Amino acid sequence: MKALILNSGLGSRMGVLTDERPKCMTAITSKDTILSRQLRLLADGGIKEVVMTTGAFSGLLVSYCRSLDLPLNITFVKNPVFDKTNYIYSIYCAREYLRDEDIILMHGDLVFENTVFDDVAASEASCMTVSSALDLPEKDFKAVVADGRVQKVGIEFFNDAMAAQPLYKLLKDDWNKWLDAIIAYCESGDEAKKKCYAENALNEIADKNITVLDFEKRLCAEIDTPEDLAVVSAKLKEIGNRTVYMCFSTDMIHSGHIAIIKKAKRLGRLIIGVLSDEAVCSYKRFPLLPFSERKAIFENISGVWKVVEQKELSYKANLEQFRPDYVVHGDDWREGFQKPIRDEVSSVLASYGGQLVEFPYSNDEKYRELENRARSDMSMPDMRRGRLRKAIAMKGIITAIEAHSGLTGLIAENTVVYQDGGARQFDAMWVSSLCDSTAKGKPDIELVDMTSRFRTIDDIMEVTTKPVIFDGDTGGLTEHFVYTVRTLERMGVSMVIIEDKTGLKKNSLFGTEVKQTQASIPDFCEKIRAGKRAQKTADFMICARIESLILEKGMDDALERAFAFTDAGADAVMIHSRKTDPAEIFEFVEKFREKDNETPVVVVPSSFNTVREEEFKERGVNVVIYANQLTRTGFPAMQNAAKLILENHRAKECDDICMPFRDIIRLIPEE
Ligand code: SPV
Ligand code: MG
Repeated sequence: MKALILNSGLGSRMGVLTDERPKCMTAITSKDTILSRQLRLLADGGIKEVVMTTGAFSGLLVSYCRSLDLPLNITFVKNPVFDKTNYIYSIYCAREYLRDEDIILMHGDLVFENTVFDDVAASEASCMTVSSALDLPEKDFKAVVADGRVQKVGIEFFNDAMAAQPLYKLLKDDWNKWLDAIIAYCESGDEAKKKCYAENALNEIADKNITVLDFEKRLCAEIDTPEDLAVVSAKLKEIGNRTVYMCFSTDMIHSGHIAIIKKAKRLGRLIIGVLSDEAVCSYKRFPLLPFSERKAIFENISGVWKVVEQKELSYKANLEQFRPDYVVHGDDWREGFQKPIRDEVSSVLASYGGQLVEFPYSNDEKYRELENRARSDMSMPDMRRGRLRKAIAMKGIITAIEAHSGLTGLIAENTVVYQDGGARQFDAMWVSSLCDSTAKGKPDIELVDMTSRFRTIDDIMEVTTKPVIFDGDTGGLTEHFVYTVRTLERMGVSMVIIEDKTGLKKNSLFGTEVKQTQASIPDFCEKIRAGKRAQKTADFMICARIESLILEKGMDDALERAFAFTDAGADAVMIHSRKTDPAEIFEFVEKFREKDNETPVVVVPSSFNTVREEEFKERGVNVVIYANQLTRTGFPAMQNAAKLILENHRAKECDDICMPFRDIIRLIPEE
C-alpha cells in the first residue's frame, strides 16, 4: 500500500505563513509540522512507500522530508504548472507511480488523529472519511451518501450529504478507475479539467465502490487559514495530553504484548500498571520475575510514558488516581472470571467520561508455548525449591493442601475457584505423614520409612509444579536427619517440618490420650543446627514444630521453645493445637510476634477450622496447611461406594456418586 500526499498547492489563504515555505511545513505543535506529523503517522502505521506531489518550494520540501529521517521511501513528483492547475493535474503527473496499487490518498494540509488513520488503513473496502457528528461545512467537501456508499464528492452538495475530508483508502481496482478518469480529464484538451477537483473525475464513475468511514468527533481537518491552524493546534494539545492505561501481569513479553502496546500508545501517553506479585499469584501462577523486574522491563519499552504498580486485580484505585482517557484491554474479559473486574472498570470510566477500548484477544500460540515451558521449568528442583520462601515474602500468607499421591497432587495443583475477578488456588502442597501412612494402610508412627516417603514426593512432583512442604515427623536421629535434609533439598522440596518429639511418635491429634515424649530443647536445637549445616542451598527451609500445646505443657513452654528453635536456626515455627477454639493459637502468635516479626509462623487448622485465612494473616500467621481434608473426604466416599455395591449386588446404584467414564479417562492429560 502506498500513500499519496498532495502538496502542490499554494496555500495562499494562510497569508505570511506560506510566503517562504509550503503550507504543509507549517508548525502545528512544538515538535511537528503538518507534514512531519503525517509522515510520522504513516511510518508508525507501517506504510513504507510515499508518493508526494510538489509545486512551490519543491527543493525545500524535498530536503525537509529527508531531514526528518523517517523509514519511508518518498518519491517526489513536481507539478511543473502547479500555479495554473489543481491537484488533479499533480496526480496526473505522478500517474506512473500510482497505477495498480492500493492507495491512501490525503491532502497535504490535512491533520488527523492517528486512530482515524488506523481505521482508514485497516478498512477492508475503499473508503472516504466523513463525519456524522459535524455540521455540513459551507465551503468544504461534502459527500453525498446512499447505503453507506459515496455517490458524489464536492463542495456544492448539501442534500443527503455528510461533512467529508480528503483522506481516502482506495483499493487497487477502485483506484485504477479513478486514476483513469483523472487521466481522461487531463488529456481531454479542456484546460478547465486540469483546474477542477480530482473528485469531479471521481463523480463521473458510476460504480465507485467507496464506503464511508465515520470519524465522528475525532480530529480530521484541513488547515486552510490561520484560524483553522489555531483550532487544530488547540485540539492537538488536548490530544497530546490524553493518557491511556493498561495493566499487565505477564513476566514474559512477546510480540503479542508489543503489538497491543503499540496500538494503545497511539491513543495517548501510555501508563502501564504492573500487577503486584501478590495480585499475580492470585490471578494465575507464581510470577517468574518479581515485581521490580517486571516493572523495569515495561519501563524500557519504547513509548511507555509511565509505569506504576497496580496493587490489586481491581483497577479502581489506579483509575481514580490517574483518570486515564482510555483503558485498553483484550476483549477476552467480557466473559469469564475477569468480567467483574471489567464491569468495575467500565463503571469507574463512566464516572468521569473515560473510554474502554478493547482489541480482539489473540490467544497467541507463542505465548502458550512460553507458558508451557515456564510451567515445566517450574517443576524442576532448583526452580521449585525457592518458590515457597519467595511466595511467603510476596503474599504474606500462603496456603498448602495435603497431597499423598500423583492424583491428590494434581488436585492441589489444578483446583481453581474464581471469585471477585480473581482466581483462588493453593500455593503449595503438604506431604502429610498421617495421610501418606493412611494411604498405605499404616499407622502414623514413622513406620512408613523415608525411602517410601521420598517415593510419594517423587510421584507428586512428577505431575505438579507447586512447592512441597514435607512432614518430616520427628526428623529421626540427628545423624539420619542430615541425610534426609540433603535428599529433600536435592529433590526440590522447599521446607521440612520436624516436630519436637522423641521416641515412638504418635499423631498429634491423639494429644495426651497416648504416651508421647517431647524432645529436650537442647537436643532439638542440635537437630535443627545439624540440619541447617547439612543443607546446600539458601532456599531450603527447616521448620520447627512445637508440640507443647498438644501435650499440655503450657504457653510459656511453647514460646520458650519457639525462641530457642529460631535461635538455633529454624527458618519457621509451626504451632499446633487440637482444640477447636483458636484462642491458644492466637495467644501464641501474638506473644511470638511481640519479639519476632520475621520468622514465618505455620498453622495446621484441622481442629480450629473456623478461622479464615484473612484473620490468620492479620494475626501474623504466614502458612496455613490444610493437612488431611483430601484423605478424609476421599475415604468415606470410597467406603460408601464399596457398601453400595455390596448392598445392591451390582454397581448401578453407585453410579450417581461416581465420576463419569468420560471424565476419568481424561483426568490425566497426555503430554
Ligand atoms: C500430618 O498431617 O501428618 C500432621 C498434622 O502431622 S497432624 O495430623 O495434625 O498432626
Ligand atoms: Mg504428621
